[in-house]
Amino acid sequence: MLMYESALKEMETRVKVLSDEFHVLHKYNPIEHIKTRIKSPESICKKLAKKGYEVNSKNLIEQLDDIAGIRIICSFIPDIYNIVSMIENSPDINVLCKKDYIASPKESGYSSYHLIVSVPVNFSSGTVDVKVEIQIRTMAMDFWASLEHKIKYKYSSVVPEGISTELKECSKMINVLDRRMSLLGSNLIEELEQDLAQNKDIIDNSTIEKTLISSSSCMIMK
Ligand code: 0O2
Repeated sequence: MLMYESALKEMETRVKVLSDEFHVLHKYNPIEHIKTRIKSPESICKKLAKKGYEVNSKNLIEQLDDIAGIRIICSFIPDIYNIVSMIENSPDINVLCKKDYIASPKESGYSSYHLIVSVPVNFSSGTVDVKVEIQIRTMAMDFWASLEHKIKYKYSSVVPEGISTELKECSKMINVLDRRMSLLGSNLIEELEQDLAQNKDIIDNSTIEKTLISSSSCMIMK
């Protein structure tokens, strides 16, 4: 699993750098926290069997996209789309698939943004492109998904009608809450950016970092 563990480290570092850059440019951090996980051998076997494939390393590499998984928890909905575009604009990250379960939640009520990407990992023998699943969601969406996951696990996926109806209701409430909180967040960020613009003559660390970021992007563009 070295290949997947290395890909996760690579991806986590890249996401943290993007988040730090966002912080320097906008004086605000879009990411609350990041979780990573490698799928357990038991879950790998279960998933391959469910998809009708024999359990072997060829099928594991070719048929499963989520052996390495990273979950990015954001404060507000617009942060999710900002992170998606930052990942899409990263020159050596290849986006293989996108699923927007925020615009179109799943039947269960599940909301999240999913990306399957491939990230280059350098080994002494050469570079390998490794698939990583990225799930990006708000704290409220994550709260819902983790409770629903526990409930599904308890009932071995056959959740009683009343509970799944209640979960769907909760997901609608979370959606309303997320949108209201995102609006409050957008207003706050606008005010922070105005404050920043008014103080633009003050040379501080952030001004120096901004200059470095924009001059290094000029160097890359050349
Ligand atoms: P685990 O144990 O969390 O990894 P795929 O089966 O991945 O090839 P699928 O199901 O179309 O194809 O992929 P999708 O919709 O992108 O979902 C992949 C992962 O999203 C799931 O992985 C879950 O982690 C999460 N997910 C999707 N739907 C739900 C849902 O209704 N509730 C919750 N709580 N999580 C969901 P795994 O492998 O199913 O599980």
